[in-house]
Formats: sequence, C-alpha cells, structure tokens
Amino acid sequence: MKLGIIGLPGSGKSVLFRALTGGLNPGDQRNRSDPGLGVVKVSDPRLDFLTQYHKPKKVTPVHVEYLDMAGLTGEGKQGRSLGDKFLSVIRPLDALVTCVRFFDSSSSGKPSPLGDYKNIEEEMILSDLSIVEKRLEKVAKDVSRGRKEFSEELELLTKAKDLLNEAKPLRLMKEVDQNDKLRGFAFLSAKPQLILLNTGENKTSDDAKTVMAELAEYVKDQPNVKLDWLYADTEAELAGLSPEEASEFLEEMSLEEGAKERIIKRSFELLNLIVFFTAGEPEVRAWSLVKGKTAVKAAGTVHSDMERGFIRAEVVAYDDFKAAGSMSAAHKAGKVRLEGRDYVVRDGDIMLFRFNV
Ligand SMILES: Nc1nc2c(ncn2[C@@H]2O[C@H](COP(=O)(O)OP(=O)(O)OP(=O)(O)O)[C@@H](O)[C@H]2O)c(=O)[nH]1
Ligand SMILES: [Mg+2]
Repeated sequence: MKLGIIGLPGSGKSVLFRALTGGLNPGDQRNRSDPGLGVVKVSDPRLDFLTQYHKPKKVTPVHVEYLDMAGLTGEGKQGRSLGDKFLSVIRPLDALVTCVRFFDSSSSGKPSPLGDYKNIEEEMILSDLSIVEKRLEKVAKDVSRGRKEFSEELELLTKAKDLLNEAKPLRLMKEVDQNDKLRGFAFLSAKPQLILLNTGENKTSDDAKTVMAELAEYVKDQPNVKLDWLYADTEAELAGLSPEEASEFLEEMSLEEGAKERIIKRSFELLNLIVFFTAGEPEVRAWSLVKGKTAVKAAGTVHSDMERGFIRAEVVAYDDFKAAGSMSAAHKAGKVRLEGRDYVVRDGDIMLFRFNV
C-alpha cells in the first residue's frame, strides 16, 4: 500500500514525511523528482491484545508506505501539466496525501489553503484531461472505422472529458472505479485522497478546523476524500524523540497526543481495506485485504500454497475471541466457525487456514 505525499513546492511535504516516518531530513529531498520512501506500521490495539495472549516470537503489523514527492509546479493555470517523471511515479500509487500549507512561509508568505488546494486539483485535472484527450482521439478513429468494440470506451471517455472540462475531478464519475478499462488509466483526480492541512505553530486547532470546514465544503460531493490536520514541524520533532522525551514534549506543547498515529490510520482507511489476523506462538500478524474478498484470497495473501491447496478456514471474530478470553473458551462457546473458500472475510477475523498441497 503506497501513498504519495504531494503538494505545492515548500508546503512542508518533506517535513510531513519525516513526521510520519521518522525518515529523511527535508533538505535531502528538496528539488528532487525521485521520491524518498518510508515504511510505517499501523498500530492496532487488537494486535496488541493477541500479542499478550499468544506471547509470540514475532509480531508483524500492517504497514503503509509513504513517498515524499517533489513539489507540483503550481503552474497548471498556464496549461503546463505535471512532469512525466513525476507522473510515472504517482500514477501507480494507491492513494495521495495532499499536503496543504497553513503556515507563514518566508518565500511564499501568508497561507491560502483553499486556493492552493484548488491549484493542485486543477493540475491533476489537466493532467488527466491530456490523457483522456489523447486516448479519445485514437478510440474515435477506431470507432469511425467501424470497430464497434471501442464504442463503450468512446462513450465513457467522452463523459470523462466533459467532467474534466467542467474542472471537476474524475472521482465524481463512478464508472472510473468500476470499469477495468478506465481504472487502468490510474487517473490522478480519481485517486483516494487524504488532504492534510500543515498548520503553523502560531495557529490554534480552531483555526485549523475553520480552514478544514472550508475545504470540506469544497470537496463535499467527492467520494474517497478525507481531511485532517497536524503541526507537521512539531510532529517531525516528536518523531525523533524517545517515548519518554516525546510525552514530556507533548506536555510542554499542551498537546494530548501526537497526530501521527491518527493520520496513519486515516491513510489506511482511505484504501478500502480490512484487517484480518493470523495468530499463534511463532507469529501474531495483521494482514490487510481489500474489502469484500473471500477466504481463499485471504489465504493467498498469506501464502500462495494456501490459496492453491485451500481446504477451509477456521474463523473467530476478534470481539468474540476477546469476550471468550481464550481460544478453547471460544470453541466451547461455538464462536469458532468453519468457513469455505467463498466466505467473505470481515474486519477483525482471526483466521487459521487448512490447506493441502
Ligand atoms: N512553521 C512551519 N514551517 C514549516 C512546517 N512545515 C514545513 N515548514 C517549513 O517550510 C519549508 C519547506 O518545507 P519542506 O518540508 O522542505 O517543503 P516541501 O514541500 O518538501 O518542499 P519541496 O520538496 O521543495 O517542494 C521549510 O523551511 C520548513 O521548515 C510547519 O509545520 N510549520
Ligand atoms: Mg520536499
């Protein structure tokens, strides 16, 4: 699961990257078009509980990967689209974290978050439009030569073009998500997006919330968009501290907790995934799975042999397991189910796969 941190130049992307991943210094990344990659674990109290119960040799949480991208040019207005290199890196990503500046900057002055966001959105729309137009030209030719198999694509692309020409993102067109052909284009303006307001230390949380409300109003019709805010600078400092130092630091800043965990969780939620667990003495592990997938696919995530030789899964919901207090009690209470390959996995399922290869 990879999310790209994008935003205008100097909006604090690298600081945000450091806040979330504890990774590279911002200077290391400035003016680079190749991204820095940071891997972070998604904390989960259920995994902690299972760990306490099994006392395993190894614990493996779910991970999210962030890429620190170079700044968008902010020149969408002049019709300049994003650089090819930049695009080739962000097109394949699962989602975007859009960093919006809400701090005073020496080079760019007072912040204008909504205006900046609109600029970024416009860049994405223009970039998608250029892809749509190119493809449309080819498909229109094919259809006019009597190749009927392209007429559906022609219709869909025309619809997409009309939407983009109204300066609207493709997220608003549900076919983009449902149709394989359209999904293949990996349109930027259709990607799930977390908008993060990078707030200056001289702003209060109420200031941030006021701006968030404006942004929320602007994107209110768009599916798969979430909003959050943080003091990226502060959080980046926090990321470099030991847990004891960090709690002292938070107290000094009169903050209850850091925003990092919350933002990582939000990033994960954006991706339409659930978590299932495998648990035993050797390893307790959380796995992510696309919502709606079946037991046999879950088995395949763990090991391809398990998918190939799948017999059945023994499943207990985390809440049932916790309520029962032990695996044997869960068995006695009839909470451990035998499920076949087509069982749709639910968030929090603890699964044991029986297989034969
Ligand atoms: N006050 C304040 N300054 C910040 C914050 N985040 C970033 N900055 C400052 O803004 C400047 C740019 O930050 P970067 O993280 O390098 O911005 P960027 O978006 O990665 O920039 P490019 O990669 O060059 O596009 C630096 O001088 C940071 O110290 C913040 O939360 N508060
Ligand atoms: Mg940077």
